[in-house]
Amino acid sequence: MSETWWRGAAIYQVYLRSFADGNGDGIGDLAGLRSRLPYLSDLGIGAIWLNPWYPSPMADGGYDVADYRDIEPSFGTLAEAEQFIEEAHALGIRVIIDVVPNHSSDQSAWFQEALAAGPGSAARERFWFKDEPNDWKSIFGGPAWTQVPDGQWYLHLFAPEQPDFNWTNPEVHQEFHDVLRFWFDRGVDGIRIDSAAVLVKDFDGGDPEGYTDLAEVHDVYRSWRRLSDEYDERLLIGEVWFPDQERFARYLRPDELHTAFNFDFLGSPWDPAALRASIEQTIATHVPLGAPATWVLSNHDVVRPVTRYGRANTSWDNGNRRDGVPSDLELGYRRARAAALLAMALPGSVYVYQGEELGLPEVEDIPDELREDPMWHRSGHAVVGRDGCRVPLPWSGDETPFGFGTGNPWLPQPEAWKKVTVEAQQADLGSMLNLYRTALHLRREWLEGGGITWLDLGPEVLAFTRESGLTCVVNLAADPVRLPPHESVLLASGSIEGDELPSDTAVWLRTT
Ligand code: TEU
Ligand code: CA
Repeated sequence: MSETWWRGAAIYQVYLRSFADGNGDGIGDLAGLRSRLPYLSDLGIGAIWLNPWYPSPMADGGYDVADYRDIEPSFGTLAEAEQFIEEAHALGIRVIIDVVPNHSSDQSAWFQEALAAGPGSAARERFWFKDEPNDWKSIFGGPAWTQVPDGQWYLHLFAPEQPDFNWTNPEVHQEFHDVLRFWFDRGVDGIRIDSAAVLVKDFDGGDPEGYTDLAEVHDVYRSWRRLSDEYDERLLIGEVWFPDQERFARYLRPDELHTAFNFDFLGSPWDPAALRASIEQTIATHVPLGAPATWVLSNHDVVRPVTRYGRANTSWDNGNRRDGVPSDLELGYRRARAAALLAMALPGSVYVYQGEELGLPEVEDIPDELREDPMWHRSGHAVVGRDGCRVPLPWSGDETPFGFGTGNPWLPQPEAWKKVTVEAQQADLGSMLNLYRTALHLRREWLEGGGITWLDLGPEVLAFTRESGLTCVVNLAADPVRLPPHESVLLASGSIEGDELPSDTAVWLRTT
């Protein structure tokens, strides 16, 4: 297949509720996003991925979808979504949307119909209704089953408001084919597939995780690939959280998904051996498949990198978020800058989660009564959850809502954010925003296509050259390291003294 747009793309993740608010109700929306398209274009990204934008009761930030063919009213209208797609395309920006095939909302027409139709009905066969639950637990805490008034139980791997679909039912397959066509026909360039590995369930095997990566899930993606291939250059990207690379790779076979998120890299500690192993492993997995690797440092589910990299343990584990563990934010910030240059220098596509380019830390002091994440509620408040990386963006000015809109933002912004608004950072050449912008532009010129060749600058330094002649050096040692011979410095994440690269600093060198 030809070189396609996503192979080297920089993809910016928009969490719509928190990006920009166009009508003053404190909730980000399409009007806000459209007004900020020039910002994204200037940043130098190639595509936008939006978290679910469908009508939703917001029991899980929109991952409880009530209608897959419309837009959440607080975000805007379907007509506005179509306008947004057109405007993004006019700027050369592709649009990726989120499709949630594992579960819907308990307020969806199908689920309401299933409740009304009662046990044994065809409507219940679209979900998993049983007379007896098994012992599966919800990923958000508590049991994975909820009982309805007639006595039956339904399965929800996530919140009770998110009933799981029955993927043995052909009607479910048909429904999602129609949904994909609905959006592809409206010009959407790609689909991010939520919780992609857990669609198919095996209740009889006695496995407490009898829903992870069952063989039949691949049939779903083969059929989705056939469908997307009927269109021109449409991307399928899977959310596949898997430590096992061999099983991960199966999702990227030539007749399945084009790409999947590389959470192995995201989870790696700030450690040279671990990062190098993850990079080598990732490339080794992808090259034989001809699939582009993806490089991800953050998203709407994980603690922000500035906070993560400032902690004593810098690795990421979904099952142990380490919320509230102290962090040296200055150190974390320096490392996050270096990590960004590392991720952006690697071959494949790179994802930037909104606010990452501003170097925002995790907001750890959200008042409990304002927390919305079902992880917080379902865990009996044992797990703080993901609200801290979803706080509305600071755009300008000295006080909240910092240009996010005119109303009170749905989650409070820290006062300290007056220093990190887009406006403040635009004026500061050394800011994180200017680092990202410069890197994203250089990346287009220097870093699309080709592999990497490692250079040996010692065990605590990551150094590699790309075919274009760009060399990336990241110093993870405590002491400065001497730079290899080079023609010029294209970009550095921190200040360089002579030829010495300081600790926790990355540089892009021109070496040919
Ligand atoms: O996440 C899937 C998933 O497995 C997460 O539950 C992850 O384990 C969790 O966020 C812990 O960090 C996707 C979405 O990205 C997430 O926002 C949704 O809540 C979830 O699916 C349910 O749709
Ligand atoms: Ca709004």
